[in-house]
Amino acid sequence: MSAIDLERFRREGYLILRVLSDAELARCLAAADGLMSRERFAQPVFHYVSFINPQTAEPTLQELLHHPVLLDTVGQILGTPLVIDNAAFLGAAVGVRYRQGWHRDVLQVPEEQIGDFMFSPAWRHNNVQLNLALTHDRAFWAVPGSHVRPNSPAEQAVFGGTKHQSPVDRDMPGARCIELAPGEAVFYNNNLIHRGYCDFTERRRTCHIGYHCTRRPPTWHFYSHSPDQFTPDYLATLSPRVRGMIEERLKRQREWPDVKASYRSGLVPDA
Ligand SMILES: O=C(O)CCC(=O)C(=O)O
Repeated sequence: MSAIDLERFRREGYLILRVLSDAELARCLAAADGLMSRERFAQPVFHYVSFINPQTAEPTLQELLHHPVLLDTVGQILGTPLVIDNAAFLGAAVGVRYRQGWHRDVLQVPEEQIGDFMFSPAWRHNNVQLNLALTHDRAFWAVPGSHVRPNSPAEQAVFGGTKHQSPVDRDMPGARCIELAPGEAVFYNNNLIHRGYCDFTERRRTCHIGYHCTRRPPTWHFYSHSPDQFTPDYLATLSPRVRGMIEERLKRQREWPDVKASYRSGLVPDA
């Protein structure tokens, strides 16, 4: 696989790459439409759905977790071995209004523990998040370069009195919509100021996947799936490769059971 533009990723905080062939795209889109046609997703609202949880598992989308382009790209950014942080499907029908406030992915961290040191070039952020679009995606917005600096006074004014999430429907200086064509993914440092926001004129079918590298402690975003639901009976239903990835995740979660232990993990030097 070819070398990615790491310097650009570090400067801008994101990178867009074509990931899926036409055949892979058609197969994944059919699977995604099948997932969204289930009774439980009939409401015309925004759906944020784990595709590894037993109740909403989707085998074709799960295969994406070990897609060579995803693993190779994230591996170049973080190093290897990689462990899955999250695996969610973002789905919306035409006409849905989707509104997130501006945020960095530090929502699990208590406000008083969010320090400017987390948003500096010295912070080894052990998490890459990606959005892999199966339809045209115009719902992800970000402020390029904001992952390696604290909020400017103008940005802080948009956030209001919080470091977590701004009120919705606020303009953010310097923000841009990161448009994706079907089959493309944006790989991003989720310390970027970003949000999901769209009035959908085309259905959204996007996979939202995160990884970290086991050579450094995980960050807070690792803890989003409860380990209890991955019972041996459920694991036995998965493909061997996906089962192995989830077992690695469970092992890692046993090593790092407390999210609080990760708050300062980014300052640990490379192994
Ligand atoms: O909808 C999106 O693309 C953004 C999702 C997101 O930022 C989040 O869930 O934290």
